[in-house]
Amino acid sequence: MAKRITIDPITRIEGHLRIDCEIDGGKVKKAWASGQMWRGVEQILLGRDPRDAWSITQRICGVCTTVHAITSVRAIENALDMEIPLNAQYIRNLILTAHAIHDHIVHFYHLSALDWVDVTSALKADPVKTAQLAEGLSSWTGNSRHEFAKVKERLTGFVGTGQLGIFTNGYWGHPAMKLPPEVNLLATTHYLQALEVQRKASKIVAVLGSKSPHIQNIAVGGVSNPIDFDSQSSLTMERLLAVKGWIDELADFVKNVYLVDVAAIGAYYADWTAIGKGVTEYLAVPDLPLDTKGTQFALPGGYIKDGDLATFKAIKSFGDAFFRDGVEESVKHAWYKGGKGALHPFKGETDPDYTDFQDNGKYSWVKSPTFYGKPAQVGPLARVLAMVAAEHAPTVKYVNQTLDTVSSLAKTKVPVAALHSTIGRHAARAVSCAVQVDLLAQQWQMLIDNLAKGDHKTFNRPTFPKGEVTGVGFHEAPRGALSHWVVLKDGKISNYQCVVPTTWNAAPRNENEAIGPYEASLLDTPVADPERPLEVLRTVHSFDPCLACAVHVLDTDQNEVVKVQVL
Ligand code: NFE
Ligand code: MG
Repeated sequence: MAKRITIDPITRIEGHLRIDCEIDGGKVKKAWASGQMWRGVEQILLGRDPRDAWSITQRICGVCTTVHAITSVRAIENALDMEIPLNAQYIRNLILTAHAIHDHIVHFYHLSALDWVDVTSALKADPVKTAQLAEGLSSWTGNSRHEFAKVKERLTGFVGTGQLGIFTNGYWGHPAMKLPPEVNLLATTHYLQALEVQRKASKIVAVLGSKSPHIQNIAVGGVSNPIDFDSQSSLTMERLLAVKGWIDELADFVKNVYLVDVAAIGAYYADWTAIGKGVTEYLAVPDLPLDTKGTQFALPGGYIKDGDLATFKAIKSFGDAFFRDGVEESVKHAWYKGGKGALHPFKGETDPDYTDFQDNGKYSWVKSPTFYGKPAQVGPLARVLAMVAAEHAPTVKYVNQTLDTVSSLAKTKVPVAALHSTIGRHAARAVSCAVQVDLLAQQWQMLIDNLAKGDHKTFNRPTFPKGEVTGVGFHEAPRGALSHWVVLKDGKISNYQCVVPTTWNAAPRNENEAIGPYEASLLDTPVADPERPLEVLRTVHSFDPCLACAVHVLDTDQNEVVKVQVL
């Protein structure tokens, strides 16, 4: 008989997500993803000055704050058909890329690695053997037997006192945990080292953006960083050189630790390359504009149908009609008033209508976006597949390098197709991070070279026309394609819709009853013990959910909207 499980809340994510699964014969046969929280952003923007929207929209989330700020100004600049000074593009690109690297490191080590790594098994590891294993994989100087012995001693201390601290609530000893003790010790050591490394990426965001989280240097038309090398309040060479130092440290960790660990874990869990495939329509937007108009990008993006890279169609600019005309959102199964069918975001409505959880009716606060009528998976996997399809040489290099390492450790040839999976999403995130860390260095050099030419311009003043104009801004955020859609009337916001990465991936069933990426990827996932559904968490975590972003409307009366049931 089928057994129903409810996991509510899913932990080690941002926001409140409930997942329900029907399990039969040890596998998931039906799944529901439900956004269980409300936020208040699209509505409170109405009637406001568009120059304030970036500051308000970045409060959508405490994790991907920079992304909403910059996507917002891009939408308004697109509506005004503005050009942005090169320095502003580079400074924004540096912030976005440093933020993405931060996000990916934290996601892999601190939010998802413990689904695969058994910390308590690390106590059985031999630090000398761990060092031998590590040295065979990479030249990272943090991989010494002394370091491994120290970490093992710390863990033994935790366990001896019965207090695992941050490691308390893991599925330790679960039958789906497969790593040998030495690999568990290696990964646990890197978990702790990553806590230190992620700070460097945050420092870059803070120095360039004045603050992290929630940067303060953004304006419609550019950035507000003063560039005047005689002034200490300026972006001085001293600060820029500090940024370069942190970029180099990040590059060392991402290439010699993160990428290697993902390959090692992928090799030991090679069976997970056949689990978690789900929706194989992939959408990624281009990013890191290199010109003042936003028509050339360092990272290509586009759309792939049915997992077939040959179908790739590029998105070429912020104004590209292929992207602009393709997006709609349905609320048929979401807690909003509907009845008008799926709506284009310029016509989007966000009018709450809570019903309780109905298996076949409304069951989530997340809307269902579609691209030309179909659900699409977004995120690092979509990004990497799009870049491979676009023959982006650095991406192809890191994909091949990662697959080669996995293949040699697993002693079997692992093809690119293995990426369409739960473990593939982790591999793609690491590949993306390696590409981004190289781009971070490039963007830094481009900024320095441009400043050296004497161009110190950072801002073009916007002018707002009478009448109605529309704009779309997008950004390839850590969790995938993010877009803000704005309608301006006489210089004020008359509609504002955010279509966010987690909205795409956590979408409930849509207008045509098609299931979204989380739901689709859970189908046929094996579950050894329904009381401890670790395998479900593995697949859900591989997307890196952020429900704060996915649902961003507000109950102004503060009514109770949901009861949380913790199982
Ligand atoms: Ni709140 Fe986000 C990212 C955005 S998520 S974390 O990346 O936008 O859907
Ligand atoms: Mg929205």
